[in-house]
Amino acid sequence: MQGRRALGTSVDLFLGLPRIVRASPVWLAITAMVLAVALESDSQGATAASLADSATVRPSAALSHLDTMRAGIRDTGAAQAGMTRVDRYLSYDSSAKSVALLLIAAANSAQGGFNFNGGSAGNQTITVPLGWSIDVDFQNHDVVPHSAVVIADQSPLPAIPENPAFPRAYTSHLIDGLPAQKGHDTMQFTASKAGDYLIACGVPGHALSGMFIRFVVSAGATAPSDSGTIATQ
Ligand SMILES: [Cu+2]
Repeated sequence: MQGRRALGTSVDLFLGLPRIVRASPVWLAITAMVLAVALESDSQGATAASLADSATVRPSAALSHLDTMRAGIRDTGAAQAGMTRVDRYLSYDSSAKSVALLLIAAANSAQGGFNFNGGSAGNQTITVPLGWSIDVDFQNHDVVPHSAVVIADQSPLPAIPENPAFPRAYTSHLIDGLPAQKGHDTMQFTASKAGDYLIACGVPGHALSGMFIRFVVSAGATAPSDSGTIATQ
């Protein structure tokens, strides 16, 4: 930007000079130097601008897709083109084979807030078709830290559920929990193996005390679904 301005200024100056001066070798040399400096600083500006641009670019197309789907979740009206809304937490895109799940710790006061979207102790089941990509937007609305991880269905539950069933199927701060009332993270994974799983809180003791819902990856399902105890607001 500065370079472009300097370039314009030097051109204006040049045009404002008497023709005889413009033609002199000394002036031509000075003009060449000014232009070189201007272009150099312009290209640096362009590089800085492109770096700034790349810093704001999301790491993958899937994430921008997630944003689109989130926008649809926030929308209380009709689902966006190509998107189907199951409920306020779950939406999907059949053609993209992707699911957007808004996962809220303490969506309501059920079980003292130790719930996901109102479900606890396995009383809610989210089912997704095998092979679909799952984008989870986790938000902690509780007054204590929570996290989330997808683990194999198991009994008894581990005190610390820390072995995700799929790569990247867990939030950050899995053990210490994302901060109360403002904690937020996303997780993206592919539901690559059919079976019964749990979405559990990773904070020690929380899953054991009932902070888990069910997550089923189904080879037979053609669309995601959500059933059982779900918070309505
Ligand atoms: Cu928790």
